[in-house]
Amino acid sequence: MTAAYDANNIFAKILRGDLPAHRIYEDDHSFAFMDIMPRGEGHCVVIPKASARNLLDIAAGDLATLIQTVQHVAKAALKAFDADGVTIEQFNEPAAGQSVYHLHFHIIPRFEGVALKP
Ligand code: DGP
Repeated sequence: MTAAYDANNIFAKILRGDLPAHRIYEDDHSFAFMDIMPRGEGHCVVIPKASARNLLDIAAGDLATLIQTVQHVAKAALKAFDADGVTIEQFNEPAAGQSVYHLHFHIIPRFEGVALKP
């Protein structure tokens, strides 16, 4: 059982426009922006507009829609940064490394021979 969704999380504030972000994509159901602590060039995050704490907390239909945005943004990032590959990461709960409690997928363009920052 995960904790309840907290609407005061940083990404919810970005969604509401209460905090600034470098926006790169938006549709009726999802939103994407650059990560403020990039682990590599072009590191961005995709989030649902639905209030979901993490992957364990989102309705199947909303997740199905969101993953299409993840694929779209991953392809766009690969092209925009002329990358060799793309890493997609997603963490659930503190024990797994989640630090912002609104579901997000990290999209990180990858380049041959270049390691991610820790
Ligand atoms: P995670 O560990 O998966 O919960 O990753 C949270 C990410 O959120 C981390 O890579 C840094 C990013 N982040 C934290 N605060 C902000 C913020 O205010 N703006 C943006 N754009 N990203 C943030």
